[in-house]
Amino acid sequence: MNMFGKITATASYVPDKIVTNDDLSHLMDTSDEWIYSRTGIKERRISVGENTSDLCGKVAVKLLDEANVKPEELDFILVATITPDFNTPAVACQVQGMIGATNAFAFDISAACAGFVYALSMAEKLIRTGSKKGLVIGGEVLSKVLDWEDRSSAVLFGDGAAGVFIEASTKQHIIKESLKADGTRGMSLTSGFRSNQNPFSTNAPAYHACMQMVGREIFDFATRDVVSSIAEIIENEEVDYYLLHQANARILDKVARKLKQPRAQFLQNMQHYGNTSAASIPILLDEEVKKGTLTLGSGQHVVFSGFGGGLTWGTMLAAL
Ligand code: B82
Repeated sequence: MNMFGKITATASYVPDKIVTNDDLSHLMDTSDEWIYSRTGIKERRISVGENTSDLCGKVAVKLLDEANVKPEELDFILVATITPDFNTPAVACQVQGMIGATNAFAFDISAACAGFVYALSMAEKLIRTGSKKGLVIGGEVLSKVLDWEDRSSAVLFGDGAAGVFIEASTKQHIIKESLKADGTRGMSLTSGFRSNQNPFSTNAPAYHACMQMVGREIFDFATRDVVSSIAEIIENEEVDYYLLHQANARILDKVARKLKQPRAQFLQNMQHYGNTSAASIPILLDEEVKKGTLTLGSGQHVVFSGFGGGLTWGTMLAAL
């Protein structure tokens, strides 16, 4: 029988430390009014001593608990992140070791703010080809890749992690999807550059290692390419809620306007967490499930759309 992926539990974990816009105004020349009016962000969580694997490990433990599943039952663990503790081991392997998921394979997916949607799509394919149970987690400690002297970027991001437990079901829940990439525009959003330096090569670093973005270029990307991707997915479909990457409230305003969809259907929580890249959609999903706006198993139609560095973007219509 054909099997499909179904999300049956959600969980999130964010660091305790809340850093408000006012707190940042004591560190750099900025203000709550400046940040809030341009971004919709009021505060973010900043990790004090916890790395990405710590955040994702806590999400994994919560997911197993919520789903009432033993770690040995998992077939796979996927972690979407651009801020892994190490290049190797992958965060997904660290999580696999932490929880004792002895039968799971594990790897990270690097697709920036589209990472969670990319990972969920891969999980669906794994289940269609025989896997039965897995975790899909998005987690970031972006505070470690920020230029804390740059007031234009440091105020935008935060740390956090969240994810879903996905298992085989006879009913199709992921109804439609579109995943895309355009590497020719990759330089408009970069982080973590390392140059070719070794005893035989002394190339000077050409790019900044910290997170850098060309705001206008990626804003235009979000409000053109991402709008087209969502428009393609929602054609002839009923949608209850939109869960988009939480980069900036102005993006949500413009995307809703261009799609002629009610702004209230675009769920938003960046006021509390800032931009958490791959973690932003699953943190929002878990929060809305816990609030009762969304109910797993209800059949509500939701659109997930992630977009970011790469450039990468992905949109999915799912029945919860
Ligand atoms: S901005 O260009 O400076 N701007 C919008 C016109 C401020 C009023 C800006 C700011 Br501030 C913050 C984020 C963005 C933005 O467009 N972000 C993204 C767009 C596409 C994909 C990812 C992101 C992201 O920030 O993660 C623009």
